[in-house]
Amino acid sequence: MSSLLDWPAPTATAALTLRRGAARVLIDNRAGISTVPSRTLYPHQWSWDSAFIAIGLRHLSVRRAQQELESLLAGQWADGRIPHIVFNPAVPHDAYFPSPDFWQSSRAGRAAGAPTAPETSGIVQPPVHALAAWLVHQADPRESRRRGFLARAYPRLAAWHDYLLTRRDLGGGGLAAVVHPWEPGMDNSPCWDQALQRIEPAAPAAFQRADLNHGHPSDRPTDLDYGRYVRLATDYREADYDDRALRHGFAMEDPCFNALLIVSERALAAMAHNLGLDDTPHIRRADELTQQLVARLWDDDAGLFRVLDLNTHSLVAERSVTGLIPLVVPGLPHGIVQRLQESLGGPHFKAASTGLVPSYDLTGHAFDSQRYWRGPAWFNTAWLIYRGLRTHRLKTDAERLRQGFLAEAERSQFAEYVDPATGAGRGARHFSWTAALALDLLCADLKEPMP
Ligand code: 9WN
Repeated sequence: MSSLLDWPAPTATAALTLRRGAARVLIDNRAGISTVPSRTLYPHQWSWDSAFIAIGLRHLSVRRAQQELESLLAGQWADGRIPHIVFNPAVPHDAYFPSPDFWQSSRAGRAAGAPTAPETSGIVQPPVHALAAWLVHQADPRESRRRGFLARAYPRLAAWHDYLLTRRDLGGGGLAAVVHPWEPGMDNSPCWDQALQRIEPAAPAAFQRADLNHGHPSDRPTDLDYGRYVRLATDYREADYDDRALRHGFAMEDPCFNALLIVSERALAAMAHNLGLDDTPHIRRADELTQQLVARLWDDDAGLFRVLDLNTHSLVAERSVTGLIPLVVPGLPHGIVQRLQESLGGPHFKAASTGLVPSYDLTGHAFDSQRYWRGPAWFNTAWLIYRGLRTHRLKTDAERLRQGFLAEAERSQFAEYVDPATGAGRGARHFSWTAALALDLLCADLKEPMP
């Protein structure tokens, strides 16, 4: 297939089958009141996964969607951070590495305000939660009001953003920094390679990976990558997860992370307004963040946003899907929107075999069509770009991407990601956010205005 337009729109019967399949994945992956990303590879609750899952669940059960977010918020720390994993105590420690006994949140995180239970990790993931909470509220405002959902979620989500905008403004320019490659959610992206070279890996004997019990080594990060991930997380833990005490060896400003912060800040504004509170601080913050995103990370020559390495004060010379996701930000200058649209359709991201968007430059030196975030196309990033295209009224491109997403989700049995060269599904199957976001796109109404 050469054009996204070649993807056929699902018929009503096909859409119903896909909807049922997606619902089945979310039912099967349920664990108590939350949902695991994958029964095999990821048996706990993950932060940005749960936000995407809630966005899909709102089409099946608004109550369950609310609980998904509330369960995650039960792991929030008093300093405002929402941890990237909330551990299920019923799951054996050897089912996933790093497990609770590695992070030791209730002990090492005590000064930063980690809860005594549940156990959590100490790092974060992209802040898509306020957007999710607002979309869940909108799915059934009466039920939301009856349960006091927004009134309970809003202060917690505002504290989460405060944490990011204060403790994590490591560059002093207003944007939030990530301090571990797991934080931007695109763990193994070539964008981190150079910065990771400076990190002394932990000795292989110091840890035991669990991911290779389920994932294929050609899909997953290498042992050397893992050694560095472990070193960074150990250093953070030994500094009691205190961002003021540690000079982070890895500190990056990531376009996707900050774009989601902006969109979520706008969602906080909508929530504040709905609750009769002052929304202007959120609107002001979102506007300022948008200016800083453009001033600090936009690369006009490349036609996309770049990652900024705060330890070298330089933009990382890699083209990654993270640099396209700021399309989701309303109010971007028109010229930037046009350049992003061109980049999406240009040689670096337009794969012939899939209707999705590759995670990394198809012509890049580090491109690998199978390995985790180094080329494969992911469904959550496609969903974000779809929303971005809608936000900027690029409806034809948005609809093409929607059709590509739905076709790939079905063909790959809701895979974690697909090989952009062959379209083959890779990673876990029956992956929760793929199913959840497929449900959302099946329900998407092109006439509905974007918030
Ligand atoms: C580490 C759960 C998570 C996603 C991330 C994805 C992957 C974990 C891992 O799985 O990361 O957090 O073990 O590789 O990269 O985006 O949230 O689905």
